[in-house]
Amino acid sequence: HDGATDTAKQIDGEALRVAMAHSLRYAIGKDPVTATLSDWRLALTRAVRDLVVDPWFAATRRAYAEKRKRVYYLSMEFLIGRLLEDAIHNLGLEAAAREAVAAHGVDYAALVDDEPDAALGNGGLGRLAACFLDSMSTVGVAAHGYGIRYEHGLFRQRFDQGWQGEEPEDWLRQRHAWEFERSEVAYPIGFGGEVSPGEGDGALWTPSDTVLAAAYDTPIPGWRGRWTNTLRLWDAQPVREFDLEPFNRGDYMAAAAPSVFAETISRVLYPDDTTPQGKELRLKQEYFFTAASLADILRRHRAMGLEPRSLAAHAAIQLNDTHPAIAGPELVRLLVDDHGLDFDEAFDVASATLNYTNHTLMPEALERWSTDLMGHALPRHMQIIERIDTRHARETKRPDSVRIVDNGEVRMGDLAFISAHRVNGVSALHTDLMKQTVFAELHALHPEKIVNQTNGVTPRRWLYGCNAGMRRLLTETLGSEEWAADLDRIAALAPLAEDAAFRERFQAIKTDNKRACAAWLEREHGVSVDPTAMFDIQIKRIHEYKRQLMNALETAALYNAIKADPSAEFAPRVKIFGGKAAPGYAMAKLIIKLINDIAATINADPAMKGRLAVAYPANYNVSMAEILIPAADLSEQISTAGKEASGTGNMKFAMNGALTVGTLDGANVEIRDAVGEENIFIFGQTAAEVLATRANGYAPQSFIDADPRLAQVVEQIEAGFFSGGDGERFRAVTENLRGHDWFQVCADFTSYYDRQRVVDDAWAKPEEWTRKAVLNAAGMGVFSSDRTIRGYAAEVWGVTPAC
Ligand code: DL6
Repeated sequence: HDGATDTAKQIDGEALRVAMAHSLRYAIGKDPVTATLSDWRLALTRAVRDLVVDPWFAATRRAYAEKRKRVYYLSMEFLIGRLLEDAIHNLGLEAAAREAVAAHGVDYAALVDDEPDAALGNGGLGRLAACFLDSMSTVGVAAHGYGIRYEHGLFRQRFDQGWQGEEPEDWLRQRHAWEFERSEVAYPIGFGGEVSPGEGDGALWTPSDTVLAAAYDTPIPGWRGRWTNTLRLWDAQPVREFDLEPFNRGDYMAAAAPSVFAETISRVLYPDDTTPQGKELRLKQEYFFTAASLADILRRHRAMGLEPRSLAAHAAIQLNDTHPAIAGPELVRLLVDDHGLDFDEAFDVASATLNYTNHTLMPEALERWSTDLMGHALPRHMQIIERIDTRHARETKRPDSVRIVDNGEVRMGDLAFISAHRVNGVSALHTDLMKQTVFAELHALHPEKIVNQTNGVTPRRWLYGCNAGMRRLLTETLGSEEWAADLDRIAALAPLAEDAAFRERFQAIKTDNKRACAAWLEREHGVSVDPTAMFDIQIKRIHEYKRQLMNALETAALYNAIKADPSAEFAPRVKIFGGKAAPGYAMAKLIIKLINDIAATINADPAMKGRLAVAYPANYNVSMAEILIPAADLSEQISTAGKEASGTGNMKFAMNGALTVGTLDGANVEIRDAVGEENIFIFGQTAAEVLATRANGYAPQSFIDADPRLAQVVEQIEAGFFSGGDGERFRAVTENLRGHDWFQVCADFTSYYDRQRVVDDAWAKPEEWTRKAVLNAAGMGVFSSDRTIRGYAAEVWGVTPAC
């Protein structure tokens, strides 16, 4: 594999120093004397990007020469985080980069830290797409990622006296040094207007509004540059910059109207869609990037001299959730209205090319659009959707049971399912539940469609990149750095779990990471924690089903227990929370405030010194995860069973040697199988038990009555114990806990609290703890996203990876 594209061999520190100096001067236009840290970062980025270009071209040429089938990954979100260090690691350039940066008198860590996080995603779904980009390049799947170049990514979170506040994120304020603007690649995208009949099955759609989708490309190099793919993001631009006539009249607002309309489309990630305007904007965003991507895919197909009919043989399109599900009708529209296929032929091509990944079973998260909105914004698509629906009903002889258009709404999950060749879940449990619940009827009609592809995470970012100590230990132990592209090799750690000297080294790395994390918490967030205590971490979006509330209640109950009996033995803990709530999700925001109130009470109590502390650093993002995960002892994966489709944080933590306390939900089930049930702390009800509890008339109050530890905490919250005597503040939380508790926090609390005490006992035996930690890391080979991508390649896309 050490072929011509092994960039690491082509440049040393001195050459990179010269390249940096050249970029600073000629690409950034700065004199070294006046250059800022950001200028130096941009200079290094340009120099590294230059090294990516040749392997990028080589991969593109090879894909053409070998007539490789291409994969197109359509995703509204790519939560890529910082790119510079990732590229440096993949290309094997770290030593050269450190030397070059130092030679310019700049601090390497500060330079890397200066890069803004590209936060073009909300959470798991977007981060998965980013891991997949890295893995598709590493295993050599010829692929394009397609998404939106949001001007503002996920909002910045701040805490105002413990309440979440949101500020716009502005990652594009500085130029994005990785991208190449492709001003020649732009497609007109229409909305609204009229449809008149055309020839055969075709129609003539005359949109009332049109915007341009303009391409920006970011190369994504895989391990050692052996393959490089492209992330193409679409920017919405006006067809006409501005109107001269109103401008000359002095009506500058009216003159700017065309650009305001267009640019709104790629302005922000996930506009609040609780208003009709927000809904319409979201639908337009979805159509905008899907239509641009399909136009680009068909253009490339045609440019290779191929007929539209043969698309499925040369391209596989993956729909990441239902967000791009309009791809089915859009592809049919292009094939029928522009390329003259008849409807049935077009639908056969579309449904052989498209595949759909489902990421959630929660009904509220499965998109539905009102037929009014769809008919108004995309009138031709509404006609095609109805035709797809009718055809499916006729072919399956189920005229009324499964309908895409139902009760005045278009059900995008069903549309995606019916338009797809393969439909996949993201963990074994989730896939089974898909078959039994949301897609039960469709599964019965199309039993071959649903397949499982358990998620994975890239070991380049989530182990090699974020945990330098572990990287060195693994490389020394396994004999080369190739484990980063072949994570199955990590299984060789398992026998070393019995080796005291190895355990000591493993543990020393964890301790170093915790010290660094504690210093960062103190420096950046003003929280002081004891690095020898257990770091117990829950980082993810704040959602009721993820049950940060249960963790907060357990924290308060532990506090009470220590207060009641100061001599009792509990493991000293630092509970760390991180995560954002959707701006319109009132209950999640209230839970954030409750955690912060509990934290303030505990941290202010001198009796807790060295025993219990709570930290909630604001503005959790990818870069923060890279600090917290290597420092974790305990990973909290405590969702209501049956609700978390997979989880990927669970994999990142275990890879870095944290033990999991978790329910049998999502991929936790497979993690237990991989590490052995004696090396994970499983508690709580199973998915089937959760359903049974609900079916039997769940009464959360009876669980509160049965556990005085829980009762005490709920009463304290009601009495304002954690909120300066304000008993009203969390009324919505406690009323919900006593009367409704849909996610069964009360039903699982006792089991969770007791399991945490088993965790305490395990912590008291450090040798044994480390042994388990080593076995956790050793079991993680299967959770590399390289394995996941090879699975999609074989079972969904029908492509053979090049590496
Ligand atoms: O598949 C990636 C990720 C899973 O690991 C999480 O379990 C799941 O919650 C998440 N889903 C989403 C979007 N939900 N919707 N729609 O982020 O996907």
